[in-house]
Amino acid sequence: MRVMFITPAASKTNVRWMPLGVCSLAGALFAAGHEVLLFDRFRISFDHDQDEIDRQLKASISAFRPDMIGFSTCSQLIHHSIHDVRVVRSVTDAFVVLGGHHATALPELTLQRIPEADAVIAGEGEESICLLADKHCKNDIPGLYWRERHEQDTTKKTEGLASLDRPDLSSRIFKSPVSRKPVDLQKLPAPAYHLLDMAFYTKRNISTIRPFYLRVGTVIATRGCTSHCSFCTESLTFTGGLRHHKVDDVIKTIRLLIETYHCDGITFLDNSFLADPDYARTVLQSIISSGLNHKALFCIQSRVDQITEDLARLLKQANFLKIEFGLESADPDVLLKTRKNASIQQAEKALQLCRRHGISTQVNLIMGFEGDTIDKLDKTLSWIKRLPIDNVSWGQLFLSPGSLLYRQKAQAYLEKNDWSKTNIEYFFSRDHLSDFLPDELKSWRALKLNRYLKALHRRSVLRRNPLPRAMHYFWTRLLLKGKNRWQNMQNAKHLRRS
Ligand code: B12
Ligand code: SF4
Repeated sequence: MRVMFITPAASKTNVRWMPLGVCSLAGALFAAGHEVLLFDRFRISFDHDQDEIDRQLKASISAFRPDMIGFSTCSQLIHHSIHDVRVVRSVTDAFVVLGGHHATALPELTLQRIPEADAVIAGEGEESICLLADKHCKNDIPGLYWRERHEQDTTKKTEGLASLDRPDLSSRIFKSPVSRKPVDLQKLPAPAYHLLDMAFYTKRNISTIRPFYLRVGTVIATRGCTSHCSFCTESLTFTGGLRHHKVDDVIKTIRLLIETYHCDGITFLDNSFLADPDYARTVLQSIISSGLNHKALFCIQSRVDQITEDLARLLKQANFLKIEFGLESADPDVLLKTRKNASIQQAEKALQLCRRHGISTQVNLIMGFEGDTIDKLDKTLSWIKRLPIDNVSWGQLFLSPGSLLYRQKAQAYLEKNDWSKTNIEYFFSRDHLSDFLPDELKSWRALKLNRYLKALHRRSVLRRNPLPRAMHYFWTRLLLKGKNRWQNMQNAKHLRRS
């Protein structure tokens, strides 16, 4: 079968982490003998506007003639996927299946709101998409929800199937009685990196492993998480706790990224690379013994309570020179609301430990929890200013469907409203729970946070990169700024003339 995948659009980001989910699905399909093409809308939307993306999408479909099209969905960008499904439907009758975090959280509703789609696969999709491509009986495919289009066919095809007991849907949307199970990562074929525009993803940039100016490749060693933070949906998509890829497979992938794609930076997408310290130690030792630590700089994400003295020493030896810690807030009351089960003292200890070992740190924070105030943001800002941190990512709280906070606080917004661009953008840009006034927050960001972040970034770039490389970065930024200004002037002139 010919299968095409479409990634979600790009929201504003400079980060070039590779979409490993679809690469892994494609790897599984290749191993099962299917043909696969990726329409990487994320990559294409960096350079092209909507009309050009639509044109390219239609052209790819006529050239490849897929039998099945798989969409990776993300809640904040679901309106783009809806648009893309419609574009696809205007040129092909291929079977359209949706997967990823959004479809996993709201499988039936996704099918209801996107009538042009045929099915949803909830959770990790490798096994189920292969079964679907092999034309297995839908009834036996784990995590599958599907639509039967014709009344007459429905009676025939759904005999013995578990139909959902919702009166408005029961005649149309069906759920496989086989519940989904966690994928056995030890048996997974390698992700199909070759489908990606690797020149784009590995272009030297500062944002992927901030503040290091590197050509970065993305790899994943573990899936799942044992924690249940109130805002997070990881355990919904990746059930079954923490699971590992084979260490040999991880090493092979790193080698491929370094030797074939010339990466000098590798970032692990694992939720917490140190969650299983024995496994982490084995990966680190294998990197050291294979000499890969001399060929690239590595970055991981970790919880603050999982780093220890001996792990920090080993990380440094393996050239893991950057760690991102998800702390979310430095206010004890707000921290409680996150259900992170980590303390500010643990965070301080972890950051000091990294500094002693020369490891660069980033703290990831979220603003907008219940009871959050400008005063609390100020306190968190003063706290981070005192600490040895190279970078701070301070985003706004999203109420993601599937999370505890969505269930408790979103008043079923996505269930009650249509998924138009306006509604989706309104919902995900809105501050739902805090006590900030919008203008107060805006000026706090402009006057305090952004100034601090800019200065911190400049300092960190200079401290963490060899001088010629840092200068090269500042020079390319200057050129880009000049180019943008010139382009804006040309656009303004053109507008005045017309
Ligand atoms: C790397 C990453 C990015 C990268 C790359 C994105 C990508 N397309 O992979 C970048 C930096 C671009 C990014 C951006 C954003 N991201 Co992001 N990102 C991640 C992160 C940390 C890892 C993704 C990953 O590789 N996972 C490992 C692979 C194996 O899993 P996977 O991609 O989920 O795919 C599996 C299943 O979901 C499923 N599946 C996925 N797609 C499909 C499609 C089909 C047809 C099928 C059958 C199955 C299926 O099968 C896959 C294999 O098992 C996740 C957190 C996480 N741990 O997943 C957040 C996450 C996916 N991102 C998230 C968000 C919110 C965003 C942004 C909207 C942030 C923003 N405000 O800008 C943007 C969206 C841009 C975009 N185009 O995706 C949320 C999504 C929440 C939601 N409910 O939708 C997540 C879950 C983080 C979180 N916990 O909140 N992100
Ligand atoms: S935020 Fe991180 S630690 Fe918390 S549940 Fe999600 S992945 Fe796990």
